[in-house]
Amino acid sequence: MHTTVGIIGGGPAGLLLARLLHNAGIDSVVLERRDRGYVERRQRAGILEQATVDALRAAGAGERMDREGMPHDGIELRFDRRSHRIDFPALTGGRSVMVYAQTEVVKDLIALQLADGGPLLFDAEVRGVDGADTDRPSVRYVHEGREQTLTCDYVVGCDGFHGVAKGAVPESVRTTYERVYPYSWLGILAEAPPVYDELIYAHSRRGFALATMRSPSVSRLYLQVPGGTDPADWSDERIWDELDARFATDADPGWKLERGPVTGKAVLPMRSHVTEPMRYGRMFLAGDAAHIVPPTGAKGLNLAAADVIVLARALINERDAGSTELLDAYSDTCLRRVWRAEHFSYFMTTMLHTDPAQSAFETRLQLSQLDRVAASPHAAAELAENYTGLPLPG
Ligand code: FAS
Ligand code: PHB
Repeated sequence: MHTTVGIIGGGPAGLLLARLLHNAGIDSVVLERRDRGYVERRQRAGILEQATVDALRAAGAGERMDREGMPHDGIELRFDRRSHRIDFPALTGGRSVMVYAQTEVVKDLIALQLADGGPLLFDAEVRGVDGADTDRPSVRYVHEGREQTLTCDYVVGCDGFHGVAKGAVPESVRTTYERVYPYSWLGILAEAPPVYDELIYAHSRRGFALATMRSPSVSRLYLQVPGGTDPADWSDERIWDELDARFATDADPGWKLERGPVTGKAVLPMRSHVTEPMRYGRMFLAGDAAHIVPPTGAKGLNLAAADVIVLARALINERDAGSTELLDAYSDTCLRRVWRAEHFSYFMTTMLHTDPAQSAFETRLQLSQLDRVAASPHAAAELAENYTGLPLPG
């Protein structure tokens, strides 16, 4: 089989790229290792930046998002038993975010691709990329029990942190940057109506906590836990009690979460990671295949979307103008935004999490930083601009 763009991975990056290319009349094939149900059920991100919302609408994938998504104009910070709201539109000249889960984005894009897009093969595991630095790269994959080859004009690795595409970039030209944090997140999904209108990020000496949501009846909540925590060690009651303790605030002394059946429980490690460059020959890396951020800044999914928006523009430009200028600039263009998001995610993570080994001095620095964000519209604007997402390049 041959295609113009071979896409490895049917997560948000691969699916959005396939949609953007389809709408521009460029054919692609998406090879996804897992089955459809697994990909659609995988609980991950929940916040869409304005640029991601705009791209989904422009790609014809925004109809259910606009019907069921929840626009949010701010977040609440809780620290030192205080509470402070970050007002996004007031601080950014009108920007906000959309609460619409990654699972739903993926379902919408899969439905479109199966309805009128190019081939989207599930249970198709890519084993390797060959000839990335030649004019005819190819992808080896196993599907329906047979090893097959897809020849391409271009290959895009959208296969996430544990994918194979980045391995096709020779060690001699690949640089990896990494920071692993000394804690993880225990995330739960609960059939319990959120008693809060906006997300709450809480710093407490007991550890970080985040209250977010999936709908008016489903809460999504996270607790900082030690790395390697077994979710089975946390009973539902222990989770609810710990969350209430960490969200306690003198601004509303009786404040408590509404409890309900916990329907999902998982531990997520925290790491920052960047692989440079995001291109080798005719192979490009996009999304988690190239970079990972701790989810405290709600950047992961949005970075993946930004990468493929930039790449689609470059591939369309090459087809229409015969110029490789934007393709040649892809890696540098994306990395500038990636490193900005890496820093912001690091900033939010280290400001809000209590490293078990940190000193009292470091705790006071965190509280001083949080106090600065609450007291200064300039400091708050810096957080709001990064959280709602900086404008896309070009
Ligand atoms: P993905 O990892 O989503 O998709 C890669 C796809 O490639 C997968 O479907 C995989 O099955 C497939 N694949 C891998 N190897 C393959 C192979 N050899 N052949 C074929 N297919 C292959 N971000 C947030 O902003 N907020 C969060 O709360 C949050 N929570 C997260 C929780 C977890 C457990 C994880 C792992 C990530 C979380 N993230 C979060 C980040 C997440 O949203 C990613 O940024 C987002 O999924 C990136 O999308 P993709 O780049 O498409 O990668
Ligand atoms: C989520 O809704 O899952 C979510 C929201 C904001 C974050 C991380 C996760 O920073």
